[in-house]
Amino acid sequence: MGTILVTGALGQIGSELVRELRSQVGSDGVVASDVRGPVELESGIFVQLDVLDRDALDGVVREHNVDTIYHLAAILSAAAERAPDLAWKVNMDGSLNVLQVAKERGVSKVFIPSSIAAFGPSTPLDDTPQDTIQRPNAIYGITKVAMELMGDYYFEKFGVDCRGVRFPGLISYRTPPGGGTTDYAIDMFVAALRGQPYTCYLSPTTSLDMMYMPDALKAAIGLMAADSKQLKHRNSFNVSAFALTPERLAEAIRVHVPSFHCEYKSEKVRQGIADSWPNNMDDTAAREEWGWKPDYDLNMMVVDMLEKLPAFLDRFPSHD
Ligand code: NAD
Ligand code: AKB
Repeated sequence: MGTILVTGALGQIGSELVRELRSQVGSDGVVASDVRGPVELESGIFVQLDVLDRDALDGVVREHNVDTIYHLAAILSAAAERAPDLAWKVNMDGSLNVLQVAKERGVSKVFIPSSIAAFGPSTPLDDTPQDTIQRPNAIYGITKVAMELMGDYYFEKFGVDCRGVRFPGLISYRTPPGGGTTDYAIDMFVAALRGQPYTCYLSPTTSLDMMYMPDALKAAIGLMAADSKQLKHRNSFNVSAFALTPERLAEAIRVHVPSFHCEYKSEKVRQGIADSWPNNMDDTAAREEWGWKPDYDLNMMVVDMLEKLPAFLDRFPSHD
C-alpha cells in the first residue's frame, strides 16, 4: 500500500493534519515534509522538501511509494502581499510541480486547498454561491483561483484526481498561523490568555467566514474519501462554519475572560483584503455531493480554544 505525503507539514494545517492522518492510517503511512527543518517529530517520517525542487519532490514520491498528496505548502495572503513574486512561485510553480509529479508517477489523489481568498470585491459577499464571479485583487487569491482551475484541468485532461475545498479563515491552538489576514482571531485568544490587551488590525465590524481546525481536517479528509462519481465539482468546494467579526469574537472571549480588552486600528492592506472576502459561503454543493457538515459553532470553538491553547501558548509570538 502507498503512503500519504503532506507538503507544508509544519504549518498551521499541516501540523494538525499529519497527526490526524497518522491516527487513522498509522505513523509510517504518512510522510511529513516542509521546506523548513529538519525537525524531530514525536513519531513518523519527516523529509525536508522544497516543493519548488521538482526532482526532489519526484524522488520523495518514488522513494516512499506515495499514492496520495495533501499539498499544503503555500504563502498566505498578508505574507504574499509583502512578497508577491515568492507567493506566485510557491503557490503556482510549487503546486504545478505537485500536479506534474502526480501525473507522471500515477499518484491516485491530490488535495490542494483553496480559500475564501479565491473571491474578490465583485463577488456577492453574503451566501457566496459555489459558482460565481471570481476576480480577486490580491496575489494570494489570484494564485488560488488559478490553482482551482489547474486542478480541474489536470483531472479532465490527465485523469489526476485533484480535489480541494475553499477553506474559510481557520482558528486553531497548536501552531501559530502563517501570515494570513484572518490570523487576528488566533492573536485575540493568545492575548486574552496572557492577560494582555490586543490591537486588532481589522475594523470591529469586518465580517469573515471562519472555521475551527477540527472541522477543516474533517472537510479535507472527508472530501478525499468521497465517491468520485458523486462529485460534480472537484476544485474547489465552498465549506462554511460561522461568520465572525472581531467585535463578536472579543465579546465571546470576554464571556470567559472578562478582563480581555481589544482596540481596533485598521491596517490598509489586510483591511482591503478582508473587505473583499465573503462573510459566509453557501456550502450546499459540499453538503449534497459528499455530505459535508461542520461540528463547531462559534461558542463551541471559543470554549475549546480557551481550554486547549494554554498548553501551547509559548509557541505563539507576542503582538504587543
Ligand atoms: P502555513 O503558512 O501555516 O504553512 C505553510 C507551510 O508551507 C509552512 O510550514 C512553510 O514552511 C511551508 N512552505 C513554504 N514554502 C514552501 C516550499 N517552497 N516548499 C515546501 N514548503 C513550503 O499555511 P496553512 O495555514 O497551514 O495553509 C495550508 C494551505 O491551506 C495553504 O494552501 C493555504 O492557502 C490554505 N488555506 C489556509 C487557511 C488558513 O486559515 N490557515 C485558509 C484557507 C486556505
Ligand atoms: C489568510 O488569511 O490568508 C488565510 C486564508 C483565509 O486563506 N487564513
